[in-house]
Amino acid sequence: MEIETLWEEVRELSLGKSGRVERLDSPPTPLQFLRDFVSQNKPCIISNATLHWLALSNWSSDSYLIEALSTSSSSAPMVSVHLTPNGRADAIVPLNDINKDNDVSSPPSSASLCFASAHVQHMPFPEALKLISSTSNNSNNTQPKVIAYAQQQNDCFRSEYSALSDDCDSDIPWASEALGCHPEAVNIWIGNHLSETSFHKDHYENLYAVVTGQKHFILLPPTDVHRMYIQDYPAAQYSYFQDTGEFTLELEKPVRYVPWCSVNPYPSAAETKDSETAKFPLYFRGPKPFECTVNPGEILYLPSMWFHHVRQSPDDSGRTIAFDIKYAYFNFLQSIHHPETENTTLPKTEREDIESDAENSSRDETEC
Ligand SMILES: O=C(O)CCC(=O)C(=O)O
Repeated sequence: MEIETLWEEVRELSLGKSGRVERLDSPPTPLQFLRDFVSQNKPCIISNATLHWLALSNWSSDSYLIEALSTSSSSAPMVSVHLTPNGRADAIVPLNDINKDNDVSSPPSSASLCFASAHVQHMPFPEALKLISSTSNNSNNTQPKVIAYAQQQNDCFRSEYSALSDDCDSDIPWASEALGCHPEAVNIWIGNHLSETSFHKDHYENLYAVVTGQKHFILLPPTDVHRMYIQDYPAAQYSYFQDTGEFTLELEKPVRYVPWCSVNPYPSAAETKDSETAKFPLYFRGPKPFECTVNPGEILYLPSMWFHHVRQSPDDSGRTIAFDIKYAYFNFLQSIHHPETENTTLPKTEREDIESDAENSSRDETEC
């Protein structure tokens, strides 16, 4: 079939015959980055990219982070933390999922699935750090009742965490020069081995910079869209009750539908590999997705519209800290003046798309 030939051809074009994401030993020049990766819509990992950041040597220490963040305010700094019972926020889960992770007797029917958003709690930074690390350091190997992922996709590093800004560069200079703009958002993600981000795509050029721990990515090019089985799911919201330690998961009212990728590449015990393969054969039987691990000091460049699924391994302190630096290259190109289009007005739908992109640029995205 033609589309399947396209999958193979794009693979070879994107990653050559090795099937591996290319790793550069040092940062590219802006020209090399633009020519060899951005314009070819091709991911790469850049090693030795941020070794000069103080964050790399200091952020494994709780006391350093707590002290640095506390200097900006008299009380403990507050940060946004996403709480779920299973580490899967903005993911497709059964509506009756609560605390039933180990129930293998009744696999969920697709009718009962929903797009679940985390309970977002603003809590003092030291408390957030303790909650995240204690999950990793849980020695009796039982699944904790609450899994915390400190993150907020609203440029949070430059707001909630601004007291740490001297520990990192404010942008990635070779990327800013190549893309002609500064990052639209710099988000920090602090999680543990249970924090997971489901398959989705972004219309940004993303640079993921790992500070401590490791990030594990599964990547699929935009041409593999059919393999993601994108469907509309009703939006639902977790609520966490601190006094009982329990969650509820309720559908939003009025009902709102979110188009999202259906495939979970790591099926749970209730969703066996065989049953998932039967539901999503194009994913499980198609060409092997690209997998890569990003280490401290490295940056993954992920071109816009590539599907990605993210997991992590914590450092010795029990956490992974990474940045997601988002560049809106398209907005920059759009803003360049071209004399021949001076009097051309864009069709209404295109104009609305661009305006809504600009509005949403630093907000959560709830579209796969
Ligand atoms: O680090 C993560 O868990 C997910 C980051 C991500 O996928 C994104 O920002 O688009």
